[in-house]
Amino acid sequence: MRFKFDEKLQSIFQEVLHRNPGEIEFHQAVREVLETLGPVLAKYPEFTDKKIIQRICEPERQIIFRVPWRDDNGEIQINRAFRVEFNSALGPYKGGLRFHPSVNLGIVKFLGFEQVFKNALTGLPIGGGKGGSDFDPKGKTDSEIESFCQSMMLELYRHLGEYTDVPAGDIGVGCRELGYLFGQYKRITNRYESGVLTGKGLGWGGSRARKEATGYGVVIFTQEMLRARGDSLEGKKVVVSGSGNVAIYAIEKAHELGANVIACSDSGGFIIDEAGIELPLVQQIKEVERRRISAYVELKKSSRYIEGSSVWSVPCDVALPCATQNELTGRDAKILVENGCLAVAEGANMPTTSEGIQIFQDADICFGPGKAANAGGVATSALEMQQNASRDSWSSEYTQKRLQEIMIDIHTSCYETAGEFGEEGNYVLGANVAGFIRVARAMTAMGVI
Ligand code: NDP
Ligand code: 2IT
Repeated sequence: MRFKFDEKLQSIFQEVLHRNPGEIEFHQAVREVLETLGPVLAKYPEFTDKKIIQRICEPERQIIFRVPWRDDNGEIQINRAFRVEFNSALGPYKGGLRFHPSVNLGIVKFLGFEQVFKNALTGLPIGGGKGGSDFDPKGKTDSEIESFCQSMMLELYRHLGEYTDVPAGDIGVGCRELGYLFGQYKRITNRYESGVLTGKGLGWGGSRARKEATGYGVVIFTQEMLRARGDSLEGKKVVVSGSGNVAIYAIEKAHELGANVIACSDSGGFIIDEAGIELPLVQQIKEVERRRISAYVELKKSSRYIEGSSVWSVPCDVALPCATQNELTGRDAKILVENGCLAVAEGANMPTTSEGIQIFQDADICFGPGKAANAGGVATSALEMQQNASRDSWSSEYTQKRLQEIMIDIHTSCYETAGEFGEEGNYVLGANVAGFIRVARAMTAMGVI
């Protein structure tokens, strides 16, 4: 069940549509939050007086710039890059960089907007931002990736700093890209400022468990949602979309907790392995060779590859969308519900369409929105910043213990907040409201900024 979309909030939403024409993903993300905030404004009228909603929907700063670089043939290429510094009420802007041909301002703004609430939910001192470029890393050589990253940093560096804005990875940006970016930042500024980027390599200031953190966190959150209903992941059949950083470590953690992951995908299609996805094969194909997931069936003859169609047609108990926005539609949601799915947790940002969310909520299945379920990645980035600030390096066990505690706390605060507003089990409302209140209180305390 959802609250009626409050009239005052509807008119603010109309203003957002008007001021940001054509940015459909941004509209979707804003609408999803505003729809749940009616009861908060009723309880805290000061947030209306201080125009917190209008301010929170407007990024503090938006940077758009040209990135020229030379490919291996010496030809000049031109890309466009973005950094949207959305909100710094709780700490320096924090959020990943995405390299994908689909990247545009509306997508970076939706990601930055979501990041504000997600980061607030972690309880750690980080504001929200996001960036990226329409650069397509697929099929590029290492030296082309390096040229692009160096050129991008030549502009980006002036906006960054460990107390100002701290990027990390996202789609198409992992340890390799962060290495080139960090090296260039160090060269330009003549400062070994470890805390300016997170997701770094373990030998040069990175945190143990950061690479695994988002995927592990999604599964810990799923386990908590099931636990709240007296159930667990043990023996559950799981389907994961994507086969990148988030997907791989979600598969690893799900197996560790006794579930069986039987399918995963990439943008070309999906594989089914009823015996359980063999993670070392996926890692070899994706992390080492950077090939398509279809290569899995060459290595494991009893598995199947299905081109094109949706991975959500595979019957499962638990679905973990870990690829990209709007990859799980209303149609997919219906199929999952009909197949008896019990829980969905979003490893990706906004992977479920609004229609899909409504279908899951109407069917009363556990639905963990990305802002809560995938917050383990950015939370561990904040732990990386802590280690960098104290020039320390924690053990994997300790870092994972912190991650586990943070994910359980996020679950508790979403669950309790939903209950407090009479919507028990509504994690969408719980996450939006709990995150919003933390940011709104800080903004209120700081005056008209
Ligand atoms: P990766 O680049 O490592 O992997 C992305 C995966 O998603 C690939 O399998 C890719 O397939 C697939 N994918 C990407 N775009 C599309 C598309 N348009 N259609 C279908 N499949 C697609 O990225 P991550 O694993 O880091 O990120 C995955 C999601 O998780 C994103 O939504 C990201 O914002 C979110 N996220 C990431 C965090 C992190 O720490 N990395 C933290 C929190 C959220 P292909 O290779 O064929 O393109
Ligand atoms: O969407 C996300 O939370 C990320 N891509 C990770 C951000 C971060 O700063 O670690």
